[in-house]
This record gives sequence, C-alpha cells and structure tokens, in this order.
Amino acid sequence: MNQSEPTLEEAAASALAELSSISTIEALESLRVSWLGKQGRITDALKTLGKIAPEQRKAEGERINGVKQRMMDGIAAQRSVIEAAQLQQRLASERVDVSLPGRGEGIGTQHPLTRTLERIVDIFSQLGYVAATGPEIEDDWHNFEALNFPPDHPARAMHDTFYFPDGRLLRTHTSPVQIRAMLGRTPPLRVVAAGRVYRSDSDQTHSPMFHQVEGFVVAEDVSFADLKGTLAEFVKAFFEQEVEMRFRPSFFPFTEPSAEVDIRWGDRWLEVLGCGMVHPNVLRNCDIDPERYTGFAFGMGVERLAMLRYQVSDLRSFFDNDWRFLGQFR
Ligand code: 2NL
Repeated sequence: MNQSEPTLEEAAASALAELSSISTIEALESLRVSWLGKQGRITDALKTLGKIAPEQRKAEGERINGVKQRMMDGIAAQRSVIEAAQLQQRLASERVDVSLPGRGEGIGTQHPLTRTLERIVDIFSQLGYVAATGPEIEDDWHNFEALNFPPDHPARAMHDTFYFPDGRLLRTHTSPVQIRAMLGRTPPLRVVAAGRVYRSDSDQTHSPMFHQVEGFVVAEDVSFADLKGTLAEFVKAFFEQEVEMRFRPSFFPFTEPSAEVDIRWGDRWLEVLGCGMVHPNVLRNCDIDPERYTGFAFGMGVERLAMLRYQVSDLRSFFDNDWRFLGQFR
C-alpha cells in the first residue's frame, strides 16, 4: 500500500476525531453516506473481499466490519449529541415564564336587564312580596283560560303566541306564574313574578323574547287606592325621585277595572305599566272566593324600564351582547 494513501483504519480514525465538530444532522448524514452508503468507503472495502485469497477473507472481513462498527457507533453517538443540543436550543427559545402575570381577563358584569329585573323585584320584596317563578313552556289553561281570556276572543290575538305542535306554548306573559302561585294557597297573598316571556313579534321596538315583572296582592278589603299607593311607592323607589304619574282607563281580560300608568318624562307622558283589580273570574279559577277576597295586580316590561333608567335608545342593544355596551353597566 502507498505511503500517502491512508489505511481504512487511519481514515476512520481521523473521521471519528472530526465527528465532534459536526453540529448539524445534515452534515452528519452526508458523512454517514460517504462511509456506510451504497457507494461509501466501507461498502467499497467489503466489495474487495471477493477478490482476495479465501484464507485471508475471514480476517479481512472482521477488520472491515470492526471499522464499520466503530463508524456506526461514533455517528450514532454524535447524532445524540446534536439532537440533545438542538432540544436545549428549542427549550431555551420557547421558554415560558410562568411567573409572569396573566393577561387579565376583566371581571364580568351583570346584564343591564338582569340588574333592572332584580332591582324591581327587590323593591317589591321590601314591600313584603314573595318572589315566584314558573315554567316558560306553558299550557293554554295557565296562560289564557285561567286569566279569563275566553276561547277565540280577540284578546288572545293581542299576543302573537308561539305554539308547540302538541298545543303547549311559550308563555306570553308572567301571569301564569301568578296563577300557579294563587292555586292551592289561601289569602292573604303578596307575590311578585319576573322572567322571560315570548311573543312572535320582532322589529325596532319588539324582541320575540323579552322580560316582565308582575305582581299581585289578594286579601280582604284590597282596594284600587291600595294599588295606586303601591305603584306610587314603586315608581318613586325605582327612579329614585318624585315622579308625576297618571292612570288611564284600559282593558285587560284578567282585571276589572284596568288602567295603564304613565309617568312624566321631561315634557312627555310615557306608559310604564298596566294594572287593575283582579277579575272575579280569575279568583274563582284559582279557588279563591271573590265574595270574600279582592286583589290588585300589575305588570311591567323590564326592557322599557331599563331603557329609561340607563338612557338606552335602541332595544336591540340589550340583545347584541356587545361587550363595549354591556361593560358600561357596573
Ligand atoms: C302590562 C300589564 C298586567 C296583570 C298584568 C295579572 C295577573 C293575574 C291576575 C290579574 Cl294572575 N292580573 N296581571 C294585571 C294587569 C296588567 O300587565 O302592561 N304588562 C307588561
């Protein structure tokens, strides 16, 4: 063998010595191919085995395979070194400081309609009323029949009712809660019912789902004067000031007489609630003797009162759920 031509062992030794300076998987791979690939040095050397004397073949084969094994081990070891270094680099660059303060999800707020609804219920609670709730899916009897709506009376058409195929319906007012509260109880009763109600009506000033608060008092000797006094107290408490009120005659199937209440708002009169003396038929439907007991009842729209209190001009703002709007009510 020529002096200047290094042996396989010498070439392998110098390649192994250089290994630690290889820092990328790509460079390591090209070194591996040049030694162990199809046209690599080891493969070439193994091809010569066929040409040498049979008695030398075993020793020569062991010699070449020894070099091959050292190269494979060295390359595998350096691959681990490179991969470990790359992992360290990734861990350093993707480091997360878990001690940093959070981005600060702001604390939520109550919806202005919820606030208004709870405010109304609170005022009546302080007057001794007990809060009641009931199902939003109702039957014809609790929503209409018990409230003295005669079958096929045009009054039923006043409410564009959402019906289910089985004849049940989405309550069109909170009155069925009041009916359920009267049933099976004996006066004196003071109940306030608040919640969602539904009517098939949708435009600038109507939402198909909206909120009502209703209340009633049934006892001996309850008069229209009690009703007027109660509503005057309520309006004063709700608006936190003396407000001028007027009662206008009106009609509801479930009260007689009935009235609508306006308040003076600047130079205009605004309707804010409806009321009346509970109709004797309604009391009878709830097994209450109208000869012994009388009662008054009232109902109001929460959206309308919230718009006045918070000076909101478009009803739909309440239902868009835009945080820039909702965040203003704290
Ligand atoms: C309105 C008017 C009203 C009632 C609701 C009522 C309930 C029973 C018996 C008698 Cl169980 N009355 N509720 C009475 C008068 C008016 O609501 O304008 N609501 C938004």
